[in-house]
Amino acid sequence: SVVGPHANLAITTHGSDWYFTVCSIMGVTTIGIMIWALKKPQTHRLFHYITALITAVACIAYWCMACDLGQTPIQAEFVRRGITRAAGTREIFYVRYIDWFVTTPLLLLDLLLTAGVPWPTILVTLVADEIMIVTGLVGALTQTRYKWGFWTFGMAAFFFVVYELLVDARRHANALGGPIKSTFMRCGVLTIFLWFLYPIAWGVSEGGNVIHPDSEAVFYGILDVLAKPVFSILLLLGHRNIDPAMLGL
Ligand code: RET
Repeated sequence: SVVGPHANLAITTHGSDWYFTVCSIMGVTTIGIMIWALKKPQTHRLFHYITALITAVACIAYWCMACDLGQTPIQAEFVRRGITRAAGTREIFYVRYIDWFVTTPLLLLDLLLTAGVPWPTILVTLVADEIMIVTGLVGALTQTRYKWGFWTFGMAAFFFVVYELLVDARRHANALGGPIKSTFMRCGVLTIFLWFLYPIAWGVSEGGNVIHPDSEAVFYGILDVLAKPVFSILLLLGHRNIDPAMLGL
């Protein structure tokens, strides 16, 4: 079952099966959203296209991880109760970050366009998000405790993104009111809650090597299903009542 380079600590067939399951959920959601889009006039498809791209990219990334590809062994210490018990390599799925580099700005674009935020604010928020993902990747590939420095930079960028959603975007959505306000609030609250769990998952997986790669698969997998397909469906249901012209789109 091992296709890619082999680490001492790697996913088993359980992890692989779960990754294939999430891959299917992403694929089915993508097809569903595309069919949904075809039923709309071309002027009303922007959010369908953005969300379908998000789930399509995730589908490919999950197929990659299910095949045990897109990962590389990284030297890690197995620390239990403060004592170093063993040293060896852990597989780090760098493909996760390639997925996130493409999909997290698109998720934010969904939210910021829904709130009617001006484009300079959108630009600065998306760049902060990319900084967060790249620092997470470099930290994950770092073999020493310097990795936590990268995590800290990522957290700083993340807090900036949260601030933009919580303060700036919320103010714009509230001003527009009605279904714009309610859709933004529903999807925004879901996003902020879920996104806070990612640096925790990183801390116990790529960071601290506390949980097994199979558990890492479950942790990130559940988060990704909620942050992508569930988020997308809630957003598109909300947009049934929003006229894109009201957002200048
Ligand atoms: C990292 C580590 C560095 C600090 C922070 C992180 C946050 C990552 C997030 C990822 C979100 C991913 C999503 C994927 C879609 O399915 C990079 C783990 C803050 C918030 C929503």
